[in-house]
Amino acid sequence: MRMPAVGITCYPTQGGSGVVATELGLHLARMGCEVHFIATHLPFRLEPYHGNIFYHPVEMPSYPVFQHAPYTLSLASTMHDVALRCGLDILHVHYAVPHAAGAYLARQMLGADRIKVVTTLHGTDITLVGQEPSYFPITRFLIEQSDAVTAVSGFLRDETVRVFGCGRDIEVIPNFVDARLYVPARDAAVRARFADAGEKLIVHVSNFRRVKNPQAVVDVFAGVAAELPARLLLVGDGPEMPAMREALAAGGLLERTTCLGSVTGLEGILPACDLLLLPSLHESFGLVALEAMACGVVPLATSRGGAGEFIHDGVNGYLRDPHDVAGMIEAAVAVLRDDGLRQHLAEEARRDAAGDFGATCVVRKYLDLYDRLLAPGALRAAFRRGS
Ligand code: GMT
Repeated sequence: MRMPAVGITCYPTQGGSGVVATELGLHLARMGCEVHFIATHLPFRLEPYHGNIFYHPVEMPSYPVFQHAPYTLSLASTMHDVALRCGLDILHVHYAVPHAAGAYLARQMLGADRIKVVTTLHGTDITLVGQEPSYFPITRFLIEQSDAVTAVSGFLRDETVRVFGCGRDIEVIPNFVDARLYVPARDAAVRARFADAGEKLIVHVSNFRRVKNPQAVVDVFAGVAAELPARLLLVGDGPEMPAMREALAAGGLLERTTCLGSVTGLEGILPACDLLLLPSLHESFGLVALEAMACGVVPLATSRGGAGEFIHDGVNGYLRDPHDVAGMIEAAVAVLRDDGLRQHLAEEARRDAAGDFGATCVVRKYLDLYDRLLAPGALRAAFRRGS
């Protein structure tokens, strides 16, 4: 199979969709694809250098007439330019709004059949943002116009069909984890930074928006800490962080909490933890729960959304309704009190994450999709003739 040249666009800041896009690009590059990231900034998990990876910044010149610089137009122009200069076969955009619009415009500018557009739906592009009245019709139009659409869970695919009434094929390609990087290698020194011997360590990783249900994180931690010695580790940052710190302080829990902020190297932190708490109001997938599982950390996650497609309640983790604080406390205390149980669930979690959700298995699905879309060799030849 000829390896395609792929342009990848994502939000480059911390967040699951950017992580998936970046990891996908890295794996494709290692497999021999030329990967061109087209984004406003260098995606945060991108290695400094890899022979097959290129980065093209989307410049957004400001002008006094503009109240807001038109990102979508700059993106489309950059995509068009990179596609012509670098002979891209595929524009693969992550998070539909507005990236699918940029790719649609670039494809129109390039001319029919010169490039294929793949849109990967991640979550709130469908469940929240795409449903805003001002984005709804265009989101539906772009889903229909993409050459291929993927969703990161069956839940998200079904939501897309239900909400937008799309009749087109949407392939479920789940999120994945690099199971060689995310391993259950507990480093005693790292753990000692966050918890004393005899204390259990609960971790929450997110971008601290309301959808992450931060109050439930506080309430569950309060309930657990009342039952056994425990510490809370918060990784990431976002708009709800100040309110969360206030709530922790009000409950006298701030001194039992470490706020790490937005850091890279999650694979070095997660294995030190005992339980990952992700009580989101909904989660189309919940990538960090999968990353935790690969590190042998038991996930306690929301039952609303797609996390149930890889977390099996009582088998490799726990699923609870995001409003069932008592149920979450009960599950957390049970597993944290019983080291044998925790160890058993952790082993199941690691095995399941590294199997069907391991990078090698899932990245192959994207490559197969590209291959089905491309007439091998023809597009590259067309670019050579035309540009
Ligand atoms: O959709 C979002 O809110 C942002 C996005 C992100 O960039 O973090 O999160 C979504 O995509 C992730 C990667 O596919 C999923 O793991 C998250 O579950 C999903 N977030 C939500 O559904 C709230």
